[in-house]
Amino acid sequence: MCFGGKYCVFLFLLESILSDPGTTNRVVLLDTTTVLGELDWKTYPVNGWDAITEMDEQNRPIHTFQVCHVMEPNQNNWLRSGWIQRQAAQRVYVELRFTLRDCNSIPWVSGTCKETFNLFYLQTDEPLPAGTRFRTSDYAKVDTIAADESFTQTDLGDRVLRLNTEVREVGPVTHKGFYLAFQDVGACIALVSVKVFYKRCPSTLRNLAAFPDTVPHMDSSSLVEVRGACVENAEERDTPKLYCGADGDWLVPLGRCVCSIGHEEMDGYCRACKPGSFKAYAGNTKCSKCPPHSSSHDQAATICHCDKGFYRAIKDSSAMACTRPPSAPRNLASLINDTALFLQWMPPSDTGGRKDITYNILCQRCDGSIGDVTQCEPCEPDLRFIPRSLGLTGTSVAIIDYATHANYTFHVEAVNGVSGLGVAARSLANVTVNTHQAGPALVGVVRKDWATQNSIALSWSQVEQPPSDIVDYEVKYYEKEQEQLSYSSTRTKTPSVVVTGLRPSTVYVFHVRARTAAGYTAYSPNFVFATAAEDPDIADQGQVLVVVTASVGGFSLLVILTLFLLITGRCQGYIKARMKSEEKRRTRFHSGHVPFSGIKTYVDPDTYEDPTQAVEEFAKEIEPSYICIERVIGAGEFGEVCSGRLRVPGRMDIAVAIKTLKGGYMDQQRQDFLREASIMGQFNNPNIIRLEGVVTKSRPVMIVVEYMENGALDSFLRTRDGQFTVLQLVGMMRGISVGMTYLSEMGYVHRDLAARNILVDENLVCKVSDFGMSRILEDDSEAAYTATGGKIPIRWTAPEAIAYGKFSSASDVWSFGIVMWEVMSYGERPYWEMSNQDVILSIEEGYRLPAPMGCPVTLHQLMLHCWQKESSQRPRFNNVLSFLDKLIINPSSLLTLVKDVQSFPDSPEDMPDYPLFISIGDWLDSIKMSQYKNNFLAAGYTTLDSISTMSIDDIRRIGICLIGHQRRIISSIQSLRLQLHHIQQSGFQV
Ligand code: ACK
Repeated sequence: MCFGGKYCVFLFLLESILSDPGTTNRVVLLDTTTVLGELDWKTYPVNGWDAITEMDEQNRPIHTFQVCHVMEPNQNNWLRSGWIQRQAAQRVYVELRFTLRDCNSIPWVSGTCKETFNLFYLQTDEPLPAGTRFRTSDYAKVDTIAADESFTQTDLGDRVLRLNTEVREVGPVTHKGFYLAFQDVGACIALVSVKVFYKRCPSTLRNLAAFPDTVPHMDSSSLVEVRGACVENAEERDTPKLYCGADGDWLVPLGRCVCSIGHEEMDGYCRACKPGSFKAYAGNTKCSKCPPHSSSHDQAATICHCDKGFYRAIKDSSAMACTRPPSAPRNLASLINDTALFLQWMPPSDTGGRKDITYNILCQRCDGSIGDVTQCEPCEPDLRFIPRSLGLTGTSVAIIDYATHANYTFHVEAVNGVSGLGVAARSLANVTVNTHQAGPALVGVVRKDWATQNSIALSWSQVEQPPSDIVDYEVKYYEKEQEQLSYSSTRTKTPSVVVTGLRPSTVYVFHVRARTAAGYTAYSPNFVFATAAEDPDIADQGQVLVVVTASVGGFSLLVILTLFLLITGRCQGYIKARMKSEEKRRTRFHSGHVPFSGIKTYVDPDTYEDPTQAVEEFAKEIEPSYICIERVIGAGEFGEVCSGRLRVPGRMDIAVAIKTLKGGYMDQQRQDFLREASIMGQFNNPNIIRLEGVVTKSRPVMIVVEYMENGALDSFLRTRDGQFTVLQLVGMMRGISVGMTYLSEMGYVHRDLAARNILVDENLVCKVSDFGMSRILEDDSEAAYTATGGKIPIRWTAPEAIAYGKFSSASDVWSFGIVMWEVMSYGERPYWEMSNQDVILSIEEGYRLPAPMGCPVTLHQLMLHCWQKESSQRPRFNNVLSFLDKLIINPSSLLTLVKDVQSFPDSPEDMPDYPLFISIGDWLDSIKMSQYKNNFLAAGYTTLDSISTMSIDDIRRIGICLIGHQRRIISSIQSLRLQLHHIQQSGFQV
């Protein structure tokens, strides 16, 4: 059936709808435009709806259904689809495309013509059997369908038939299938296509997770939660989820997956990293290019492997370049002085690409040899390396406690984080150090000039041209039988010596070394000489003489006796003169064996009849033109102290301090002044101020010593209050104890050990100085006259020395304890402003200085140990030194601090009321802390009584923040308490 010329337009429209691309969130159950064969739809009555099947140019069928009985009344024409399977659908949609003629456009049809049709459906689980009677009452109505558009007028006056699209929801469908039915009641309809579909959320990839096709919930208001599965080579971070909406749209993405190691995201999938790149961690990052010195040859690399010879340390990240061990340290050099051996080197030229270079020192002792092959063995375990031997971050190390006369080979190994990971050789630089001292032997053959039972006179020659001036010679000797278990030594300025105090008939081994400005040279070879045998006849000779003289009568006796006396008397006169000074010296200088350390005995210059002789023996005369005075740095008892330079030709310039003797001096003053030089000249220790020499032959008389950049320790600490670590302070104490150990082993008692008499160099090395006044103490402003007439620095001096003048190394140890206290309190005055008399009484009563603020318990205990009343109970200096060494090696022992202010023996509560003689304001003025008056008053401290119990926390709490000020105030409070205690003890009522 056709509608005249308009039919072509109808077909054109029909064609256009065939190209409907459809949508992905729809599952089509039926589409009449795609059914290739017969549709086999039923019509009731058979002449109602008309089925027309045309072919398009691709020979595909176009199925349409038409009805147009507009002229006849009471139309009831049904068209029924085939059975449509529901599949997963819960809500079904029917899309109808049709044309419907406007009744107005058809003449003579008014009354019978309709412009709607009805849509019905029938659910069944099976297709209805063939021949089943069509019962309209079985069908449920979906809706009445009307046209939106019918005809439209074109510009040419043609009326164009418009295609309508109507969609209706059918259901809910619950059976396995259903039929659709179209009821025409007298309209002119062409049903061009029928599409039946349901909606679903189509399978999708979101955030690297795959979500399956999902049918929305029957209830359009609720969403279906769907959990996604990570795509291949991806892993879940948070559970990936999507929600499927009623319209088939995915909503609310949650969670995600990320690409696994070796894979990166590309187009929503995880692709393997290409060779030459890697990805070490799962995540949404891209694959990275292999870092330098590494590569990956396969796909999906999770790490790039290091090239040959390069490595990755365990802690190195995979993104870091591969590195290699460093090359050997450069320019390794050694330096040796009497007490320490120093190694220094430069960092390797090739660091291997790393910054974590450290150095290890490996030590071998290579003294022996078999044939030409040197025999080496590991070094002694007690060799000490400062700061340590392994894991050094700096490029130098000091070695102490090494054996003298030994050959050491030190290997300095540079290591970094990848050392030892490969087979590469160790990066070592080697140096061999021979501890035979600086320079070759200058002394050649040693001769015995004569020997007695107890002495041997030796002389020797030196090599033609010594490289530098010889300061003196050291003669070392020991009994051959004892094989060097201990030895004695003596010093001489001339190339000869009389070694006395020997045993008769004993073989001694001697060797001699010279001391030059550069240090000791090597020893001469060993020479073996014996003392004379004890001659039993000598004693008898006297008797024989008497017997003989008795027998020859009175005259002969007189002549013989006179002759004897003349000969022996002259001789004895000479010997006596010689022996007097010799013996005096011997009693100290050659007093028996000294320890293997080789430390000699101190010779008191006062034992010389002529003190200038002592100066000549122990101090080198300096040509005054070599001294260049630059500026005055202080004033001493005898004149100014200047700094300057010593320019000895052929030697390096050195900075020196020059003590001058002011003009118009008396002879005694000159002697006293030079006395210090003759004492200092006997010492050779890194922690004793070094004497460079003296000027005595011209004016002004000068003593030249090494220059110490930081001056006296007490003032130095005061200006650097609170600026050092406890370990640095302990290091200073250690230095002082090294110097004092040396002095005590030499038998020298300082008597004026105090921070003001310690000098500090630029490297914080502390050296003991001020030896001049060790006997008379005239120049020490702290020295006070005692009851016995001596002048003594009371606060630093042990009670037995104050009371009976009993000075000893043990009294020096007491002073050392006070120096420790000065160091820990940054130059605080011991016992603060107490009078000397009060100090003496307090000490007598058992009072001891409390620990300074921030002082480790161990150090205060050592101080208290040094302040034992009984001198024999005090530690010796070598004990002090090893104790401090232990603290330094184990710094955790310094962590426990003496908390706050130690309470005074009697608790403040027990103290009686005492009158207040000054106000808080006066007190603060007196300690130059006036600026804190308001802090005290505002916090309610109005009387001295109230502040005497204040702790360091209280001081902080009232707003005193500067550590130096806190310390000054707390020290003063301690002093105040002490005074109060004293008042209380003496029963003194003010
Ligand atoms: O504290 P100072 O700067 O250190 O002030 C005194 C001053 O001279 C008077 O003794 C300083 N002084 C003494 N000997 C030396 C030295 N060897 N090097 C540097 N300064 C020195 C001392």
